[in-house]
Order: sequence, then structure tokens, then C-alpha cells
Amino acid sequence: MPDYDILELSGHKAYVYQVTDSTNTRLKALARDGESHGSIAAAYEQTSGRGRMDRKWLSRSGLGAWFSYLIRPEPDTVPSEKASDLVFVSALSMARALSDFSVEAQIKWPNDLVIGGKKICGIMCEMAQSEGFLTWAVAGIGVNLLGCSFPPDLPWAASVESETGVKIAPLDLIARFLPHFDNDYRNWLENGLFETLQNIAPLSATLGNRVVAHLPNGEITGIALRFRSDGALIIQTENGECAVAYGDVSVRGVMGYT
Ligand code: BT5
Repeated sequence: MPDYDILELSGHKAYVYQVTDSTNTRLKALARDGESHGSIAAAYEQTSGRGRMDRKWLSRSGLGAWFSYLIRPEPDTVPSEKASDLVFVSALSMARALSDFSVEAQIKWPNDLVIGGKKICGIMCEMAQSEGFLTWAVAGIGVNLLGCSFPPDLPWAASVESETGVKIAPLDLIARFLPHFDNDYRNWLENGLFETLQNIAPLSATLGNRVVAHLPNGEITGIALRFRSDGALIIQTENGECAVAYGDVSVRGVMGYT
């Protein structure tokens, strides 16, 4: 007996688990077995939800949309280093989906959505490549929707309900996200990252703010000025402009999370 139900959500095949370890882990296994572009895995609860660098992602039962989306481009068309672009595309699509419920979230560079300066959503991307081209990518998205209390070790976490009072059911949000992602993904394939970044800029919680970027070899403090065409963040420091690339960095406001 499989431990999931198969549903159709906005024309997409959805593997829906009551409880699983991580929807990214499940969808990666399906991808290796040849699953098609556009399938998703979603769970009401994840027991080993993951963030970037194997950090933990709290995924309590029924309180959020915990899901992953499979991207499988035509072979040899998308260079593998472009996989991180999909985090930006997903963030834009999720902001649009929330807006359909009259919830206005901001996008915190590179991979968070925030409301009132608190993190309500995190996104990560895992991929497989062959000879420099993307074979598949799995974008994993976690959105805190319901519930108003978080453990003390997550002082910057919040939910859509806690910040706005709006209650959205997880599968309803995913069903709204999918058509936005289909459009934003097609746009990205056809036009590259530039337009995605242009659409993100007005929603950005980062641009114009004083930030500190924690890099493996130190910190950079300054004003977040703009995005470079490859998605890097340009920061105005005392010593001139500095580009911070998507990767193992965290960027925080000097006074708080954003
Ligand atoms: C992320 O990583 O923000 C990406 C999170 C992706 C989660 C989704 S859920 C569906 C799919 N399946 C998975 O297993 N994962 C994906 P990062 O930027 O590394 O942030 C992780 C940090 O966020 C943690 O170290 C905590 O500080 C914080 N955190 C953990 N759970 C949180 C939550 N529910 N809400 C807000 N912050 C949280």
C-alpha cells in the first residue's frame, strides 16, 4: 500500500502524504524514477523537514503548506548553475499566490518570504545534473499558514494567520501557487532571470535596507542596493559596492531579521 494519495491539483499530479520525512526527499526519489515535470509532493506533516545546508525545517501537522515541485527541463537546455534561479521564481510565484488571498508578503533575498519582518516561508532547491546541464530540480517550499506560537529557538518565525489573521488551507494555497509557477517558470525559460528580478524588486524586503551578509570568511555590512542580472545582491559598503552571490550566505537586517 502506498503511503500517499494521488490527487490532481490545478492540472498537476500531486502525491499527498499524511506524514512523511521530507517532501523533497520523496520527490527526489520519484524524479530518479523518471517522474514527469510538474508533479508535486505535499505532506500535512514532515518528520525531517529540511532547510538549506541540512538545517531543520519545523513542519507541524496541518499548520502549513509543506511541498515540493519537480522541474524537468528539456535535456541539455538549462545550465546546472541556473538551478538557484528557481528559488527566485518560486518566491515570486508564492508571493503572487498569497496575494490572491489578500495576503501581501515580502521577499527577503534570497529565499524567504516575510510578513511584518518575520519569516513565514522558506524555499530551497536541490538538483541533479548531467554534463553541466540540469536534469531535474526539486524546489521545496514551506509556508507557515496556521497557528500562532513557535518554539523559542525560532524567534523570527511567524505564520500567515499570526501576522494577518487570514486562515488558508494548505492544499488551497498550493493549488493557487501552481498556475503562477507555471507562468513564471515559462517566462524565466523564455526570458531569463532579468524579468523575474524586476518583478521581485517591488516586493523586496531587502532592497534599500541596511543589511549584514554573513559569508564563510567574514561579514559585509551596508545598504542593499539592487540585484545583479544573475541574482546576486549588490551591497553598498564603506569600501564600495560588493556583490553577494546566492549560496552559503545569510543576509539579515542590522536591526532584525529583514
Ligand atoms: C529554508 O532554509 O528556509 C528552506 C526551507 C524549505 C522547507 C521546505 S518544506 C517542503 C520541502 N521539504 C523539505 O524537507 N524542505 C522543503 P534555510 O534558509 O536554511 O532556513 C532554515 C532555518 O529557518 C532554520 O535553521 C531555522 O532557523 C528556521 N526555521 C525552521 N523551521 C522554520 C519554520 N517553520 N518557519 C520559520 N523558520 C523556520
